[in-house]
Formats: sequence, C-alpha cells, structure tokens
Amino acid sequence: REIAPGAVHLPGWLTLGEQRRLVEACRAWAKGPVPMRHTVLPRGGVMSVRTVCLGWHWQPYRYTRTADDVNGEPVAPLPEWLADLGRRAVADAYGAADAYDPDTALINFYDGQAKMGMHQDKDEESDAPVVSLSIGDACLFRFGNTETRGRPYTDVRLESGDAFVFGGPSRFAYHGVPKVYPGTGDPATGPASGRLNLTLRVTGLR
Ligand code: MD5
Ligand code: FE
Repeated sequence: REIAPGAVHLPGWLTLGEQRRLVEACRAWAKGPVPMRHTVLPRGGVMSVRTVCLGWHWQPYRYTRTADDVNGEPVAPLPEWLADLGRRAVADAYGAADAYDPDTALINFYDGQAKMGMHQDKDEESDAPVVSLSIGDACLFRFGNTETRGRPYTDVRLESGDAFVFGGPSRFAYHGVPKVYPGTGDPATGPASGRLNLTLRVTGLR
C-alpha cells in the first residue's frame, strides 16, 4: 500500500454508507454558496474537472476566503466530520494518531472525459499531508516524482471508496489523472455517473 515514501494507498477505505453520505453532501455543496464550476486558468484555459471548495477557495494559484473568480461569495465551512475523516485516514496510513487539522477541501467532479494533467500542489504553505478520497467511477492515477512531470511515475487504479494519503517526501510530487473509466462506479453509492474526488489539505494560511 506504500506506493512511495509517505504515499499510502488505502483501497476500499470508505464504507458504502460513508460514500453515500459524501455524495449527498457534495450534491448540496455543488449548489452553493459558490456553485461547482470549471475553473478558468489565468491564460484562458478551462479545466475539464468541475470544482467546489470548502474552508478556503482555491483559484489558480492561491487560496482566498471568497470566490472572487466565481460569484464573490464566501465559501462554505469545512465541517468537523469531514476533518475527522481526514484524521482517521492519516492515522490509518501512518499508524500514528498525528495531529492533523485540515482547513480546506477541494472537491473535483470528473465526467467520463475529464482529466487532470501532471502538476504539483504547492499553493499550500504547509507540508502537512493531503488526504484524497475517491467515489464513483474508477480512474487511472499517475503518481510521479518531485523533479519532473515525466517518468519515473507509478500508475495506480483508484476505485470508489479508496483513500490515498500524500505526506512526507511525497507531498510535493507531480501527479495527475490521465483517464476515468466510465461506467465502473455503482450509482447506488456514488454519483449517477462520473467520479468525485475530495482532497483535504492544510493551507497554512489564516
Ligand atoms: C484527483 N486531485 O484525483 C486528485 C487527487 C488536485 C488533484 O490532484 O489537485 O485537485 S489529489 C492527489 C495529490 C494531492 C497532493 C499531492 C499529491 C497528490 N502527490 O504528491 O502525489 O482529483
Ligand atoms: Fe493535485
């Protein structure tokens, strides 16, 4: 389950009930106060995933309290039950009840065609782990290195209910989602179609 130092894959980590609860919660967050939308990049590109944030709003390439690039509204708070889920994932990944206090969640929805190119997450001013939760269609997740977008990388299939914790030397590795596998999710527990990914992070901002 340790894909690289500090990068721990926890297959089937969420119960079906937790997956259903998360999908219901995401449906509500997607409506507002800041609607889930395709993020527009500074040079005009449009991301294929749709995103809504809790706690802090990510816009390329910084965190703000209000969604200045969407509708100017303050983002919804990160609920304590979701932070608790993150703490449990970190404890299960590292076998230590480390103090982990995420203050933002990015929720990405992938339809069957959406992808995410290789990138690093470095807008956070903290090296605390990132917890990733997957629900719905499976995807190909590409976990790379801290030096380049290219090889060496490890390809991992992420399925509904999987958790992945990126900490330590893996926190700033390049990574991406080259492909979603449409029709592999169960609409009874996940979205009707597509893939949901929640990432819990510590921004280090205040
Ligand atoms: C996803 N999301 O499946 C991924 C899961 C994003 C993003 O990449 O930026 O929204 S998060 C994977 C991740 C996060 C932080 C560090 C590392 C991977 N890593 O070092 O490999 O939608
Ligand atoms: Fe990322």
